[in-house]
Parts: sequence; C-alpha cells; structure tokens
Amino acid sequence: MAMKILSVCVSQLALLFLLLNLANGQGLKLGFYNKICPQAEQIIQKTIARYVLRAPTLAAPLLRMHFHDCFVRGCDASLLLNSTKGNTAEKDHPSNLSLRGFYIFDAVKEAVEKVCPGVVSCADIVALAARDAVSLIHGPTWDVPTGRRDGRVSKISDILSNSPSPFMNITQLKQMFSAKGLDSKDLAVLSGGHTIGNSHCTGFSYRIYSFTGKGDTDPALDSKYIPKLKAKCKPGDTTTLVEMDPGSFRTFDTHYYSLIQKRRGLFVSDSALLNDPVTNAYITTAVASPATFFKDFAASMVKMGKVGVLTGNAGEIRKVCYKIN
Ligand code: HEM
Ligand SMILES: *[C@@H]1O[C@H](CO)[C@@H](O)[C@H](O)[C@H]1NC(C)=O
Ligand SMILES: *[C@@H]1O[C@H](CO)[C@@H](O)[C@H](O)[C@H]1NC(C)=O
Ligand SMILES: CC(=O)N[C@H]1CO[C@H](CO)[C@@H](O)[C@@H]1O
Repeated sequence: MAMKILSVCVSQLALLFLLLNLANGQGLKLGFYNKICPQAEQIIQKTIARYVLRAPTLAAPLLRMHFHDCFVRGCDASLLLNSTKGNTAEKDHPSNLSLRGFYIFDAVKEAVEKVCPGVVSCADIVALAARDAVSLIHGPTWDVPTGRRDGRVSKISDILSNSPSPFMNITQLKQMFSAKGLDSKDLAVLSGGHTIGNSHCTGFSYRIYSFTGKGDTDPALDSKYIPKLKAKCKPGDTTTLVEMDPGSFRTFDTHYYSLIQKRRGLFVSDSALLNDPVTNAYITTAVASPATFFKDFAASMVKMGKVGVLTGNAGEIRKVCYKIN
C-alpha cells in the first residue's frame, strides 16, 4: 500500500516536472547537436555571416524574426511557414510589413541539410541566426541552448493577441511580456533590439500628425524632434523607412536608450519605457554601462528563446523551413 502511494506520488511528480520543463524550455540544452551534427552551429554562422557582412542591415530583420517567432506559438519556426490552400499563415499578417530575409533561412537550411539531413530544426536555426546576426554587427554573443523542434501550425489569427504593437502603453506591454514569462526587466532589455533597424512611418506617424485625432502631437515626444520626423514622413506615407536609432542603426549599441532619455523614442511603446519604475531605471543603467546591457541582452535572449518551445518528440524537424513535412 505504502509502495503504491509512493509510486503514484512519483509518477505525479514526474508529470509535474514534465509540465514545468515544457514551460521553462528545460528540454533544451547547450550543444544539443554536438554528437548528431557537430558542424551545425558553424554552418549556420558561416551562412549568416555571408549575408550580414555583405549587407549589415540584414542583421535587424534576423533579430526581429526570433522575437516574432517566439511570441506566437512559442519559438517553433511557425513564423517561417507559408500560407497554404485554406490556411493563412502568420507570415501574411499585415504586421509582417518589415519582416524580410525569409530566403536567408532557406539558404541556411539547405546548407545544413546537405551535411545532416533531417536533424537540425528551423526553430533552432532562427534562434542561432539571431545570435549570429547580433554578434556580427559588434553586439554581444551568447550560447544558445538548442533542441527545439518545429511546429506544424501557423495561423494569422494568432498574431493579434500575442504580438506587442508599437501603439501599446507600458501596462499593455508588461502584460504581453508576462504572458510569455518575461518580466519588466526583459521588456526593457529586449526593447534594446531597436538599436538597429528601420521602421515604416506607419508605426509612429500619428504621434506627429494626429495623436488624439485632432491634428495634435504626442506630448511624450521631444517637440524639437517632431519637425525632423515630419521631414521624413509625410502624412499617409506607408512606404518610407526611418532609422529607429538614427546615425547608428547598423550598430548594436546603447544609443537607443539615450534616445529614449531624450524623449526621442520612435514608438509609443519605446517612450513607454519611461513610465514604469523598473523599465525607467533600466534605461539609466544601460546608458551608464553598455557592458551591463550586453550581458543582460544575452540573458534575456536566452530566456525569450525558451518560450513555448517544442522538444523531445513534439513537432517535427522540417525538411524545408517554409512548409511542414
Ligand atoms: C516591446 C515590444 C515591441 C514592439 C511594440 C515592437 C515593434 C516594432 C515595430 C513597429 C517595428 C517596425 C516595423 C516596420 O514598420 O517596419 C519594429 C522593428 C524592429 N524590431 Fe521591434 N518591437 C518590439 C520588441 C522587439 C524585440 C523584443 C526585438 C528583438 C529583441 C525587436 C527587434 C526589432 C528590430 C531589429 C526591428 C527592425 C527590423 C528591420 O529593420 O527590418 N523588437 N519593432
Ligand atoms: C514560400 O516561402 C519561401 C520563402 O521562405 C518562398 O521562396 C516561396 O516562394 C514561398 N512560396 C511557395 C509556394 O513555396
Ligand atoms: C493602457 O491602455 C489601456 C487600453 O487602451 C487602457 O485601458 C489603460 O488605462 C492604459 N494604461 C495606462 C497606464 O495608460
Ligand atoms: C514577407 C512576407 O511574407 N510578406 C507578406 C506579408 O503579408 C502580406 C499580406 O498582408 C503579403 O502580401 C506579403 O507577401
């Protein structure tokens, strides 16, 4: 009898551990491919370097891709799946406007498949590519726990409730992040990704032309910055790209945080970091110590890379990244 109770307890404990592990991405480990495809990380790094060294602006979409993948259905490469007859995929949501560089994953996957067919997941490729892209433009580098498996589902309808929008205030942003197990510090740190890359005017033009619908401007923006933004974006412009961190949009640094301090964050969601004690204090920390930001960014990226991952026998290893097997 005692034995029986004990074994029930043990199996329930095992189940509990399993659930906890799924939630924390504990099925991942460093060097998952060391034995089954020892060249994997090097092939990925080389291929990413080939693209990013030729066109450094590609580092930004590669970083952003990992964020968008992880927030919708976990880091399972669902973002890379094409729409099919009867299903519109995440990729085809209007918010994908600036998601570019999907072809890079096709090239990376092809290079990896040649050496180790059917072994390396697209989800791991997305996570490793983000790391490699950031370090190639002089950002931090970090070890990426691997062993993610690829999802088989990608739905446009999952985007709205899972993706933070540039129009969100601090309360909404904190909610979106905490729904993924990420805290206020992670929010402040990962927003630092906006130190590189571009935005379309549509992400912020209401702040300079009609903030409350009355031809007014956002009081949270430095009034001296508004004419500069107006010069770049005419009303209704949906195509022009603006550097999010003007002057250093190709360099991974802490200049993004200096901009926010000057009330020149481009999105409402950037400015919003001033409105919470934790995120506000982090801006000061990052500006004072780039080394601290680099270390924190690495840690938060690893944490984000564990969100909702599929491991073990879940999902599959796709043969090509844009469609399920
Ligand atoms: C906090 C919530 C976030 C919001 C609301 C947000 C929103 C946006 C928006 C609206 C754009 C411009 C898209 C366009 O119009 O072309 C953008 C670009 C970008 N985001 Fe975020 N983002 C967030 C978090 C992140 C995170 C966590 C990362 C990565 C760690 C990231 C990395 C990037 C990068 C690198 C770009 C530039 C992409 C390019 O140049 O192609 N963002 N983001
Ligand atoms: C699917 O996506 C890839 C990019 O990842 C693209 O090259 C391809 O043309 C797309 N369409 C189809 C029908 O495969
Ligand atoms: C944030 O936005 C939500 C939704 O519009 C609103 O209900 C809430 O009051 C806002 N919070 C802050 C702190 O502005
Ligand atoms: C890169 C990419 O997949 N872009 C797609 C984004 O969504 C629109 C539709 O809203 C498609 O036309 C694009 O091809």
